[in-house]
Amino acid sequence: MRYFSRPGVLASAAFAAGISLLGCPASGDISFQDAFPGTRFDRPVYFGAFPLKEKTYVVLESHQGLALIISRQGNAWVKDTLVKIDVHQANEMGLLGIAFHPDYKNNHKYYVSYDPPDTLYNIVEERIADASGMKDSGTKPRILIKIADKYENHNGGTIAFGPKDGFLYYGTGDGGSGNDPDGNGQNTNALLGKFLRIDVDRKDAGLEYGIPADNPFAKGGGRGEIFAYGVRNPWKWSFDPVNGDLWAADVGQDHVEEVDLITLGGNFGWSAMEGPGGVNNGKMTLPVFSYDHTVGTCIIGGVVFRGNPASKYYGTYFTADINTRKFWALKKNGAGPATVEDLPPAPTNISSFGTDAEGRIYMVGMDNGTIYSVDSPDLSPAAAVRSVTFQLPKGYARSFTVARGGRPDAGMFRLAARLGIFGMEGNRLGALDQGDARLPDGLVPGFYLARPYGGTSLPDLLLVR
Ligand SMILES: [Ca+2]
Repeated sequence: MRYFSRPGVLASAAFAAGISLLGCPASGDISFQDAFPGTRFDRPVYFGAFPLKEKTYVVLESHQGLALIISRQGNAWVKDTLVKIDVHQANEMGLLGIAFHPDYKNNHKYYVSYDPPDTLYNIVEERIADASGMKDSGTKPRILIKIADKYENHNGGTIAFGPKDGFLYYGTGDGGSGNDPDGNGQNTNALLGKFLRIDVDRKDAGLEYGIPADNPFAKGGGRGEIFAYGVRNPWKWSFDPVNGDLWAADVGQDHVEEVDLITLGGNFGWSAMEGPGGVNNGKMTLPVFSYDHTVGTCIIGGVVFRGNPASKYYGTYFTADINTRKFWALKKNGAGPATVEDLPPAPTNISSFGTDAEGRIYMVGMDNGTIYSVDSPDLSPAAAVRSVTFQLPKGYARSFTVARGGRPDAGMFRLAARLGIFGMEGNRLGALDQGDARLPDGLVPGFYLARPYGGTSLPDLLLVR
């Protein structure tokens, strides 16, 4: 058994095991720091922010079936068990994904993706935490999706809520073995080899969930749950939290690793294609990034950095190879190939990336059980926004308070029909025209200057929250 059926992966574990880079600065401006000194995890495969409390995190230990909440208590990091699930412990199986309902603060609903023991299924189920939100309530879980599987490998497993639509997305593997023997990737009547999208807040007839009306096969031609298809093993993928782009790494077979921008109804080629190679029927979407097996043999999908609008990496996607530890920054160029920057190698063989609530980037060490923050002046989150009370000087321009994504106040346009939006340091962040329905994307909570074009008067003060 090998991770993701890739040759050489077990060798890489030994390769990584002898290396200790905890806290070692890497070349360039990037270093990897042990995020939880003194705390190790057993086969971690997921890291993310816990939605109820600041500076509190969630880690999945795949073969223990444990979802852990990590918080600081006094001088120590403490692990609390949100839930322990009985799981299959085959190499690529276990507890693979977790997603908190967008309204978790109120309804305490969360979702896990896992493979149960002694059988072969890929399951996504809804669970409910107790009143504290820190511990499973013990209420019987509601199974949403249960897919029969023939092989222990290629189970995808990541689940996440779309930041724009609030639907639950699930990336499934092609089922396994090698070269997709059952042709699941291109079969729109199969749930394997797909990105699925469901509405957990309602139920269509005969289903435990709703089918979003604009899913490509909602009205026929295939399974209604399908969002996109033609993937082999999208082990790790994530949403850009600002614009909703879905970046997925699809682990390759014998030749090519790839990153795709997954779009509604898209066909990403597998198994007719592997990366940009193979037979394209003219309707298959090419990857935005790919590399052959002289470079690496198993890609780990990462995250988009949105921690600081002033950073050169704002909106940049980070990804790495588990075996060769090569690490890249990708800048999107529409649907075309991304611009690639080589970065210092990852500190160990990583199973996943993650972010915290401030947008800081983390790497999850699969075999050494260490979680690293990826540190750099260019990857530092913007200063935290705190509530302050102040009064503008008499005669100063007016101030406006707008919710992120909200409609600009018409009064802002009293001096000009077009406003530049600037940070407090004078960095231009975007523009706003009279009649625009909403503020520009990417304005994190904070204070901004709204300066009229062509105007000489003082700017208005804009509070975005
Ligand atoms: Ca499988």
